[in-house]
Amino acid sequence: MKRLLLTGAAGGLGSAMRGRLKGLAEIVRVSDIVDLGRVAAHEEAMVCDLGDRAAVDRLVEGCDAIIHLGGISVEDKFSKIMNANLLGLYNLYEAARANGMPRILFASSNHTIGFYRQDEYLDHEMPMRPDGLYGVSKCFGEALARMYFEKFGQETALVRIGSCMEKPKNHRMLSTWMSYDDFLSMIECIFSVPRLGCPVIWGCSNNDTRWWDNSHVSYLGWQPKDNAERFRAEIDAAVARPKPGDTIAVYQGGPFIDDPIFAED
Ligand code: NAI
Ligand code: 15L
Repeated sequence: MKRLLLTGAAGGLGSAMRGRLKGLAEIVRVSDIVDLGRVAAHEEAMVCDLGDRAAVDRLVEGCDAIIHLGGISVEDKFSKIMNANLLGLYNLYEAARANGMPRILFASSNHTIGFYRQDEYLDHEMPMRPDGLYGVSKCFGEALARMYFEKFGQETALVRIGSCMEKPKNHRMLSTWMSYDDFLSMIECIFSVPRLGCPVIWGCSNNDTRWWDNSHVSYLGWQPKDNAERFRAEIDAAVARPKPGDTIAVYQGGPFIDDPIFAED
């Protein structure tokens, strides 16, 4: 492909994936609301607030595919979530509609279903149970993407990412972790499969204690290779094991369950 857009490229996950995307496209257009640092030879940088419709139109123009990581990534004030995750997503989909409907990977989250208990095994058809306003914004994103698919045929992968970081940080993440390598192989499948549709994809590695069933997307050919279990001894040694009744040990959304509704200034 000629040009791949990566939003949220200055964030934790964007920074980790950025270099790994070389080879997927001739040009990777990296974007964020903050400075993007050093720009590699295969990259072009565009600073852009997702809440700015005209800027998002310019951002999407000429792109053949979009990995949308940009936005508020934890619980926050509604006004901040509203600009980046609600208005920002609407802006992105309208820009995509005006620019040939490039395939989109939407970074949704396990916080769309955070109120399920950890002893429940979920499939993609189970009702959403968001654990905060951030989770609600990801439910909105999934619904918006679905509407653009039904109405216009816009394809999107709704990736409900668990915990995508270098390695799991606590006992809960032994279930939710997705390695960068597995995310990259998922990205490759999403952008190469002949027909994507608009599926929910659970974003976790092949963890022994995973909670989510991806059998409905076997047509993607995605086979995660990593397994958080290899970090168990390290986590046992470094992190106190939560008590059986602790939120982090009961709910899939872990600590997000206890977040308040943050007051506006
Ligand atoms: P992050 O917070 O490190 O990165 C998000 C980026 O979006 C930041 O660089 C921020 O500057 C940018 N951003 C915020 N508001 C913006 C706006 N109005 N306009 C343009 N850019 C804006 O988050 P992280 O961990 O890198 O996650 C990336 C995406 O993946 C997020 O959408 C997050 O919700 C989702 N996700 C990540 C998970 C993880 O384990 N890292 C788990 C589940 C979902
Ligand atoms: C998310 O949605 C967050 O963006 C990320 O920071 C992690 O906390 C992750 O979920 C998680 O649940 O571990």
